[in-house]
Amino acid sequence: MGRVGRHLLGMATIAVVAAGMTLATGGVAFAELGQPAPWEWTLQQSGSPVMDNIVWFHNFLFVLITLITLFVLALLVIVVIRFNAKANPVPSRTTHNTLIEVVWTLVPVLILVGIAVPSFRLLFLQLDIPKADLTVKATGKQWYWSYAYPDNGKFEFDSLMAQDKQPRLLGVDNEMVVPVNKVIRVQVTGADVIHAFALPAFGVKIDAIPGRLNETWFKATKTGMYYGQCSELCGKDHAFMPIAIRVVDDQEFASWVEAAKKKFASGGTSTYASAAGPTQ
Ligand SMILES: [Cu+2]
Repeated sequence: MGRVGRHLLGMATIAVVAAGMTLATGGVAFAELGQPAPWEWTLQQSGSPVMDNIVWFHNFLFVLITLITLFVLALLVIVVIRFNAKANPVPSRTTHNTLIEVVWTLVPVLILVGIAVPSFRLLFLQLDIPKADLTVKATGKQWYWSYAYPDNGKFEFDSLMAQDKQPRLLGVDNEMVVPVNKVIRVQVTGADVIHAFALPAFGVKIDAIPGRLNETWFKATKTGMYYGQCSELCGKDHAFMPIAIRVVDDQEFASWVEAAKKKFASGGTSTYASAAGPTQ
């Protein structure tokens, strides 16, 4: 193997090592569940079945593209080394090879089908909302979120970024609270301009559009704090309207609901009635 060959082999080794390291998604020791970490370069640790699937699909594609890239690289290297003018002064006049043509048509088709099947399965998992245990309505406003609980007495409250809270730029005064291991249907809309409700650990990202009610869902599998951000440029404070979700056990959720009903009773700012409620 020549100098070029060794160099290319070295690059291929680096690519494989990098692939292996990226596959360690979620295994980053310093990443806390539900929030970004300094110098993070993997997906956030998963906290829901949908995100488990997204992580799996990401790893699957990563292996696939790495193999394809290495294969194409190897072909190029062979061409460069074996078929350059010096090594191969009299070129072959071959124009057709039925077997190779069938193979290079069929194999890519099979690869694409192999990608399409898990891709569509994931898409349906995200879009096909299972029977919900709880509905929460999230309304994006310039520049904060409001959460309404139509199933629990229809209270609604605002959730604003709190300067003094950690993590920086993600902490809020009133977070959305949901029970663990329950299917939460999130209805998302915008009050003024288009926002987007996004929470990486749950694999959720959906536009909040004025005059339209979008739906998504998640099932948090572990208790704790989870953070996301508005993900549609929506004005000057776009970067300062985080989404904070506290996942608690059933008992804690029940007592939170009782307290929230009282705390937010006078709030009555619900100009955006829940979808289930009567319309005027
Ligand atoms: Cu926004």
